[in-house]
Amino acid sequence: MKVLISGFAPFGKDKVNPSLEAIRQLPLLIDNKIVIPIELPVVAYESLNLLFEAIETHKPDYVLCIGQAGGRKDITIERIGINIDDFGIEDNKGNIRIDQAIYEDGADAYFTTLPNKRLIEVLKQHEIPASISNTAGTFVCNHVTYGVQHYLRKHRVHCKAGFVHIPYIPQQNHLNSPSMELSMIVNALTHIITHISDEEIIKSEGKIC
Ligand code: PCA
Repeated sequence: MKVLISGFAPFGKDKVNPSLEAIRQLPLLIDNKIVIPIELPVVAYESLNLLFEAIETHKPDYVLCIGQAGGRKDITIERIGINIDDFGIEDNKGNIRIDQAIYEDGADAYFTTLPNKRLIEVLKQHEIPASISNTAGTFVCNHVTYGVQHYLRKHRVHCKAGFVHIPYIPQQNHLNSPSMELSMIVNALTHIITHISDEEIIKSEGKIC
């Protein structure tokens, strides 16, 4: 089994991006799964095109994209990507896309396809703070969350994909924002990869009345 895992380059005023630092520290084999790390630029479409090339080259079973979510206090697994770019800042090539569809021929939104709730459960069992997020924002992380789902569905690629946002690390010195030690983030990603092929937990029994 192969897991393609991406991290982003630094962007905005930050000199490092913990998503890239974290994926660089992962072993290349976790629980018998081959881990293929790839760095993405924080640039609309360039990020996606690099991922699509990597998907075609490596034919992974899973695509796990990681990004920084400054201000969040825990590991958040994204449930959904939406078909809109509405950038609050420039991407790393100076693009500011406002209220533009990512793909004109795409659905309004796509759910991610990892066992998100099961992965949250695993992280909590290991005492790593984690929760489901219902918005990946409207910048490049949502662009990638949405764009990967669009690509996999359009080209009928049998591969599951999801997105994980991580907090700042203390070394970034965002003193008024929460942060998480890089070692904990690396542990979280290791657990996620270990359990990436688990069954999703049953959501509810759903009483009929
Ligand atoms: N975080 C940004 C883009 C790159 C990253 O690491 C985001 O949340 O959109």
